[in-house]
Amino acid sequence: MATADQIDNENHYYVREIDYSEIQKKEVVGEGSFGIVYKGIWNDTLVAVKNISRETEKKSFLIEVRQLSRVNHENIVKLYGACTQGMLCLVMEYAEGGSLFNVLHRSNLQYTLAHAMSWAYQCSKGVEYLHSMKPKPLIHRDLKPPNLLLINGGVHLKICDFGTAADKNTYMTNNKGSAAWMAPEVFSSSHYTEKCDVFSWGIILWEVVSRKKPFYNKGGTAFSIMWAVHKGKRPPLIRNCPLPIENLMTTCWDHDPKNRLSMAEVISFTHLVVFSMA
Ligand code: ACK
Repeated sequence: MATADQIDNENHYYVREIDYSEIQKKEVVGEGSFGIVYKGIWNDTLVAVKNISRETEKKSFLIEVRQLSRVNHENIVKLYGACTQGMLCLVMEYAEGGSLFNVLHRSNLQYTLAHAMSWAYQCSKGVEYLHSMKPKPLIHRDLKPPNLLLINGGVHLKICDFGTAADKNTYMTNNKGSAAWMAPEVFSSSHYTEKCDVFSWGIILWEVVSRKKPFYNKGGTAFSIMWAVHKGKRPPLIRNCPLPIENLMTTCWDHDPKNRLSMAEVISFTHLVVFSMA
């Protein structure tokens, strides 16, 4: 395999090859759709190091290196480089606030509706950037709070985990924990577009506003959730939820992708809601 330190002229991406011996690995901070994530130091900088633990994860690793090195946006985690010789790992910016999932469901942090809308808004901006990439839109396909990281005291949100962006087989086999955010067309057919990210975003909006886990009462199995979603089941409407926010989530999780908003429309609507609350 060629080293990472190269420019791919056809796809216009550059990846810096990092020497594994230059990374000081510390404690485990989490687990992504593939690989284990460690806190570490590289180049005198606090970093997150994602190591693949099985040979079968190599494909997802290469997809993530390739996709992350093509993107540059304030709401997407920054890749510093990768080790592609011997030990395979990604080195990226460290998000000290951990995942949004941990903040929502494993912490006592008090937050307001304005905070919730700001997280949803930042997520929509990162996703819209992916969808407007040329020559082809990049579909994330695994948007969910465990893949949304927080920095700057929980104020700034960044999307991570690109191991399933673009590879259909990896998505269905490795992401059993993602069923609650998955659009019905993703598990029922092989024809889907960037509107599957819009569906996931609608579920995330419900989750940040309600502070509940979607489909938590569905027996917990991926299959039972997929079956319920396929049959039209959605999270329950939230008591006292402002109507514009309720309309936003229900339009985004419409069964028919054509009826869902585009991510650019999501941004416009969310922007209006966020600023009307300021
Ligand atoms: O809060 P967590 O346990 O920590 O949930 C996610 C998990 O891995 C899956 O993505 C952790 N994680 C991933 N990337 C980073 C990063 N760049 N900085 C800090 N933690 C990360 C995160």
